[in-house]
Amino acid sequence: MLKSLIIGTFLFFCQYRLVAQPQSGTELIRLNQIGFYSNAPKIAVVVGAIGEAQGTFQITTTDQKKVVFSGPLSAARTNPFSKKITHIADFSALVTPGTYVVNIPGIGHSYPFTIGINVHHAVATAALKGFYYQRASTALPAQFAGQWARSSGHPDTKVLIHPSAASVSRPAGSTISSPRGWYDAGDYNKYIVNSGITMGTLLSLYEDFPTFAKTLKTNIPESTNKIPDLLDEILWNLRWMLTMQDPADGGVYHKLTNPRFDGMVMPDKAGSPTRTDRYVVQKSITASLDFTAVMAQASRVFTAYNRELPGLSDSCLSAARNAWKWAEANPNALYKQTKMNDTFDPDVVTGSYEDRDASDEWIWAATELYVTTNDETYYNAVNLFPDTKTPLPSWPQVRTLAYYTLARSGKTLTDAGKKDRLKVMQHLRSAADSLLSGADKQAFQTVMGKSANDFIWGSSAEAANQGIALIQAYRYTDSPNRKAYLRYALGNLDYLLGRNAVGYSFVTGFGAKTPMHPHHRPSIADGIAEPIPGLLSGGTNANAARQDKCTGYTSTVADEVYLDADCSYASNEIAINWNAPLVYLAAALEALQKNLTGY
Ligand code: 9MR
Ligand code: 9MR
Repeated sequence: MLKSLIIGTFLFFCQYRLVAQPQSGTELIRLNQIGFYSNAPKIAVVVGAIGEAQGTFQITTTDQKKVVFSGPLSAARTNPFSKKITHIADFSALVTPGTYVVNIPGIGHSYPFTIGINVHHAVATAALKGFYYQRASTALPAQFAGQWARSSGHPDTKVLIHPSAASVSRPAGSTISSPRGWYDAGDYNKYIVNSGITMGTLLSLYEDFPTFAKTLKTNIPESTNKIPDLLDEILWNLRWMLTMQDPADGGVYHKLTNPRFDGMVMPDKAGSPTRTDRYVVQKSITASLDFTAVMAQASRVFTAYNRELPGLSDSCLSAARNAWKWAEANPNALYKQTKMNDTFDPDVVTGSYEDRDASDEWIWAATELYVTTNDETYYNAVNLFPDTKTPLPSWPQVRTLAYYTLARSGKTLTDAGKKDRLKVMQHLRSAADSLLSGADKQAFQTVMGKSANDFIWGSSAEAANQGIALIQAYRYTDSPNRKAYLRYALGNLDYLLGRNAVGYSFVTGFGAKTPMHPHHRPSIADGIAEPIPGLLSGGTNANAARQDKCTGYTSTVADEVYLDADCSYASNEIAINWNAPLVYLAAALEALQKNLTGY
């Protein structure tokens, strides 16, 4: 434990040194720029044709004086999107801890990386700390935020009821208090739908790896209390979410937002001086159901902390039940922003998180309520298996979060749940098998990027969520491919940290080549060269140029459309629903690192 903390701290400082003084290295060698577990697979990818004579690679000390390993490059592979040639350098057999580079005579050497234990602990911790930096309604003192200390913004203690949200007890123009929560992304608004999947992912990390979760120490104001930092961070947003429910009927407002996006300014400089331009808008079915699921899950998690947080678990459960009741009475209350703007003023143009289909939100809400209460009425209200698919979780598609919860809750389920759980296993297994299929032959040998459809807005979260899906199948199925699932989950973390077609580690502050200009208001406005660390860039997005119209994209190839510029909100924003699966993936692999042997 102490050893892991020391090593984690050491790596933390190494990485910050890397950011301050980027190390030279050839961009032609793509690899996880942070490190590799001694006992696990280790792969680098060379992009571009190599001469016959140079078909070998070496691993050397960073000064390149001592060769510690050498091996043959793989046969050429062709990237299906760009048609570029790649070769794989597999140095899995090198297990000796140290800091090295990949060296390919005639091509150059890579950025430095380490081999050892706990190599991703610092990434996992920083990604969780990223949520602290997203906190609304509070100052971030230097003691916790270092050079990114800032003043408080968006108090949200007098938030207007938008005419679309008016009710008898809360007429348009009256105010409610709705402080705290995390800013959604590069913008300063707070959206329940996106908070839903984010909270579900973080709460699941706690439920899946409770012992490991306690080792994530983020140095936040609550770090000295008896609650793990992960749960303290979750509480910041949970308390905000609770204020988004109308006590009169249980319905949940879709979002708390300005009518228009704030300028590129620090939180305390945003909005008018009187700060009376924040609204809650219409209650929606998707917000109410996502809220139900989160509160039901939170109720389970916080029962263990009844002494520290008296009444919280019970409050969460009654909030969940009331939101569910509202949903039953208002099944058609989809949020449609354009329609809302046709009817009400002021118009609201911020993130809409619109969804045409709430059937997956019903499944998730029903399952979490059922698992928390054992009450089959909730469970029987939905069809858990509308088809044979296991869709990858994303903000508009949360069905599979229900499957993860059933998988994890085996022993405590009633017979009906136990029976369905067997079906869930099949879903998890076939989803993992189809992710795995053909990955070993890919240009970057990753699950991520097998299909051009992976490269959507927020593709980094696709990679992270694929990794999580593989980890669930590793944990809960008895497939003969189990070990490969875990290995390829690690491969997707390697993707996020640099083994990809653009050669970036997409996590700010981590790696030699990492985003310096995310579309993130504090990082843009604070006058500090380094962006706020631990934030996951949305990453490569085939349609980004068309979506944000930023000039400077240099490629139209699906896996290459990425631009590290702050105008590029479609490829280089950060967002809480992307950071959460990064926290999960990095933390879960840290927790499971010993099991990566035997490939
Ligand atoms: O900053 C906004 C970002 O958070 C959103 O993801 C994005 C898409 O909704 O919009 C950004 O705001 C831009 C707006 O859409 C158009 N005018 C410029 C704004 C800032 O770049
Ligand atoms: O993540 C969202 C993505 O799926 C959508 O295509 C995109 C455009 O609607 O919006 C993304 O979410 C943004 C939200 O609307 C506003 N805050 C920033 C979010 C990340 O870019």
